[in-house]
Amino acid sequence: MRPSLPTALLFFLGLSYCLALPVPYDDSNEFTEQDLKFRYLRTHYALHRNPAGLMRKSANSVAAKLRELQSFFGLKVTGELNEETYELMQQPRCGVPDVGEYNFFPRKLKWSKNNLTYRIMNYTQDLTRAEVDRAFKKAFKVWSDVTPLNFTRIRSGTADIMISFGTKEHGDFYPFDGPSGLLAHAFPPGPNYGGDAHFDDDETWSTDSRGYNLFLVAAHEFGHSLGLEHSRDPGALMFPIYTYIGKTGFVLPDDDVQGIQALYGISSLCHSPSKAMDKCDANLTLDAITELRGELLIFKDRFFWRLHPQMVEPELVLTKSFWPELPNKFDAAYENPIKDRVFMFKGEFWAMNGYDIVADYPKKIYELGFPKEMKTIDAAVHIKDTGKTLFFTGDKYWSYDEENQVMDEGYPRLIEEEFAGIGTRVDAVYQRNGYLYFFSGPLQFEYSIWSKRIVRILHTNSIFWC
Ligand SMILES: *[C@@H]1O[C@H](CO)[C@@H](O)[C@H](O)[C@H]1NC(C)=O
Ligand SMILES: *[C@@H]1O[C@H](CO)[C@@H](O)[C@H](O)[C@H]1NC(C)=O
Ligand SMILES: *[C@@H]1O[C@H](CO)[C@@H](O)[C@H](O)[C@H]1NC(C)=O
Ligand SMILES: *[C@@H]1O[C@H](CO)[C@@H](O)[C@H](O)[C@H]1NC(C)=O
Ligand SMILES: [Ca+2]
Ligand SMILES: [Ca+2]
Ligand SMILES: [Zn+2]
Ligand SMILES: [Zn+2]
Repeated sequence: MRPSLPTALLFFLGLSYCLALPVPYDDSNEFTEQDLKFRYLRTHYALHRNPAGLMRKSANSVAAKLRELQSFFGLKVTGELNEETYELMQQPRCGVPDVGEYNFFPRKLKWSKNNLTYRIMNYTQDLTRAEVDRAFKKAFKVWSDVTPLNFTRIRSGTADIMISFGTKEHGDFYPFDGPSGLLAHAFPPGPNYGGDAHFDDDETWSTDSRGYNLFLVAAHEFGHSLGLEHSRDPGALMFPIYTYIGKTGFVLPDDDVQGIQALYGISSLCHSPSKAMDKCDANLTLDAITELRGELLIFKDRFFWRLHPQMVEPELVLTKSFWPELPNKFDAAYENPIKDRVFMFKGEFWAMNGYDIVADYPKKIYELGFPKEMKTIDAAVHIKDTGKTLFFTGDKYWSYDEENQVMDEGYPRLIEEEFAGIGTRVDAVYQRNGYLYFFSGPLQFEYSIWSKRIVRILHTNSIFWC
């Protein structure tokens, strides 16, 4: 145990960052729905017990917390423990609350130095020491790559970020709960416990998709160690629920990049935006493309290019400067010229009338008929002649009937079945003059809708006549 524990406790109780009272945990895994509800709301939504220790709280305050939870996760807000909410509560997640109560301290907690140290106090049996060391190192690199932060490992003494594995009660009054449920937690920047990250050793930790991937959970927890809170964006690393993302090179989602850079600024090694936005880069890849009343909007990171048919030189625009209230990066976009609407996707989706955001948006992706667990769409395109919109996600695609507003039967299908040769993943796609233009990494495939085959393969940057 480290010295000055009482100070540490006072610090955190004063901050009310976590629970005001420790929660007694039951060893049995057979919680009733009600138990789970109270436990979840106490741990993550600051539902307090009354002084008598009884749950004599008015039904109203529980309902209010349920509404808060449902709103955080974008569920239907009912204030009742419906099936959807119950299912969500059973998902494995981070132990840090989704809502903090910052009554005493300003909201922005951050380290006042950029050189930070970490120390790995002990290990899990699930992995070799080298694997654990690598997972943590890589998890820190996620954050140091996009900020001026620098992490140095020390092997003795007190580090800013002390890392340990523990089970159940492990010394900080925020006990773990056996297998699954809570996976880990970390404290926001500060002295003593501040910055420390604890991992539940009742989980099976892995370097792949089995059990829980230590690198992914650590990258999330270190986000807290650096001062980030939970994000509502289901695609964000700081989303509270564990989601395994495939092995193909982790890229820190933009929501998290924005969050951490708001605290610490941009890495001195990062390219300047204009350099990063070299439209003629031979390796140029794109996020999304759509037409908008004859113009082409080409999305890439925090920018988009407007390409007017009569203009050779595209105009580069900062997305936020156009739409301060929208995300600054999009996964997919398409135009429905019959309805004269452009739809833009990022976790949720928005409808645009020209450059104006239509009221009642954003909406949830599942409202289109996708399964609930689907969080992102890679690319979308509307085909005027058939009235269908095709949505691409991973190696599959879906067909949506715009007129009847339903997803067509028999989908998803594999991309390679219908569009052989364009690869197994689509970054962006748009339609023009009877052709679909698929973008996949640095390549562009010109696909004839009529003859159902690839006509030409081009570099992605050729869209800018490079
Ligand atoms: C961080 O540490 C490195 C090496 O110890 C040192 O060169 C650098 O000046 C330090 N930076 C700050 C801001 O203290
Ligand atoms: C980061 O810290 C390491 C070790 O102290 C040092 O060698 C390196 O120069 C530092 N880098 C920066 C950018 O401060
Ligand atoms: C690791 O260290 C923590 C804190 O010192 C302790 O609670 C825990 O029991 C240790 N775990 C193992 C596996 O040694
Ligand atoms: C493009 O990618 C290739 C292969 O990955 C690499 O060798 C080349 O340096 C990259 N070019 C640019 C301009 O980034
Ligand atoms: Ca657990
Ligand atoms: Ca995309
Ligand atoms: Zn978390
Ligand atoms: Zn802990």
